[in-house]
Amino acid sequence: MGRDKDSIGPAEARRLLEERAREAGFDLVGVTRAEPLGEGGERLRAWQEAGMAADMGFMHRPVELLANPKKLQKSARSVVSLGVSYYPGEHPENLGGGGRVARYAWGRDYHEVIKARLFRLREELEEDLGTRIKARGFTDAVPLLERSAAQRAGLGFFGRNSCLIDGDIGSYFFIADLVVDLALEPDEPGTGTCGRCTRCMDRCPTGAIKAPGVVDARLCISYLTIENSGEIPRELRPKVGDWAFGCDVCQEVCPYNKAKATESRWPEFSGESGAGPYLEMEEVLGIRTDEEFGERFAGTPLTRPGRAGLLRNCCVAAGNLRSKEAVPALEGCLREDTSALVRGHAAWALGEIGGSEEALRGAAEREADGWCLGEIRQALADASAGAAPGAAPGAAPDASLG
Ligand code: B12
Ligand code: SF4
Ligand code: SF4
Repeated sequence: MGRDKDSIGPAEARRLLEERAREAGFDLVGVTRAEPLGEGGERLRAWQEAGMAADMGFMHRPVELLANPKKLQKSARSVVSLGVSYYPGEHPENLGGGGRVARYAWGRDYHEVIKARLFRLREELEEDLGTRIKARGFTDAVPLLERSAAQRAGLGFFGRNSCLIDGDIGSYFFIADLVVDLALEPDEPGTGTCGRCTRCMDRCPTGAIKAPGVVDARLCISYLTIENSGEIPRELRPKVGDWAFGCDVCQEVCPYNKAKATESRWPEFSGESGAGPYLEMEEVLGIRTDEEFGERFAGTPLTRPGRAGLLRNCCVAAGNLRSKEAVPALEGCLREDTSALVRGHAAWALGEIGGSEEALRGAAEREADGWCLGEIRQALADASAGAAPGAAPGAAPDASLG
């Protein structure tokens, strides 16, 4: 392990990296120098200044930090960008009235799964090259513009939906990074184009793609159902459709995915390994404690919004589906859930579905939380007006149901 790093040829090291990364199951491998991400940084600054980062504290960090790999590791010389397909297949039809889960979250928690392989990859490189490698390995976790670094490392091009697209496997892939103190021969930046296509912008249910490559998180269903810890704004709820965790619409409509999406070779990302494509509403809406929630979703990405956040999402999805089957569970939430966020969204859902006026009146008498009381009163007003706002009872929700 004592070999001098400067005696290792960047081309030789790059070749070994390719070999080992492919063996480890990564579909895409690229390298860029550990230098500031100029254009990415400028785009990030404009995005932050426009308020599009919403309340994601980690995205309000200084641009100089998020756009410079050397801030992660002073001695960094290269950024290794890796892509791994998580595509678990097509979404089955929602015949059971479930809460839809975005594909990247059907299986095990990708942070843990990928990190383990990244560290193994580093160890193998160390053995092959006979030197210790100082490295930071991560995916979707550390302050670095991963798409920008990956584009510079040749993994793909920026789609109008802002996702990184590879001409061969589409965009359903995670990006993982190894920032290393090793000189590796860099790749050419990724190229490609959307041509005249604007499908993702036209079909985004909430109009969140404000300009090519610019997503306003405040409107994005992925943000609203995962990172957002507060209410889902009333005017956006009907547009969330049956999504209970994340959203794939701007990728589903993309011709690159229609033609090229390649099923993941990692069994950990299959629906059988985790929560799968749909949540059973009655079950999730009946989870009353954090312990129970932790046990049910441990090791999957669905722990991210917390118990109240996930129940909030299921309330909205059930309301949009006009799910009569979910009414007892929603009334249970309204009656006994300790979170005002859950009670308030349950009231909204019951107002959308109709027929729960008695339960809503009872809840109005008991409710101490001001925001929640407002939701209950509004649901009662909507019920007595005979029609829910947004859509007539029984009508299909606004967002794509696949
Ligand atoms: C914050 C965040 C979100 C936010 C904001 C998303 C956004 N578009 O900004 C929310 C919660 C909404 C979100 C949603 C999703 N996310 Co997210 N998210 C991130 C995170 C942590 C930071 C992204 C960021 O910096 N946003 C700020 C903007 C300014 O940066 P950007 O999106 O990276 O855009 C850059 C490029 O697109 C480029 N660019 C865009 N257009 C153009 C055009 C040209 C000409 C050029 C030169 C450059 C360019 O400039 C931008 C700045 O570098 C990254 C992980 C990371 N650390 O990078 C994951 C990440 C971007 N997310 C990922 C995924 C999988 C998703 C979802 C698909 C999950 C889901 N199914 O619900 C959705 C996709 C929604 C979408 N259309 O973006 C993957 C994307 C992989 C890929 N192939 O692109 C990442 C990389 C995580 C990972 N390690 O795999 N996410
Ligand atoms: S993830 Fe959904 S809501 Fe967000 S930009 Fe894409 S289509 Fe729009
Ligand atoms: S749907 Fe069309 S515009 Fe959007 S990312 Fe795909 S190719 Fe580009």
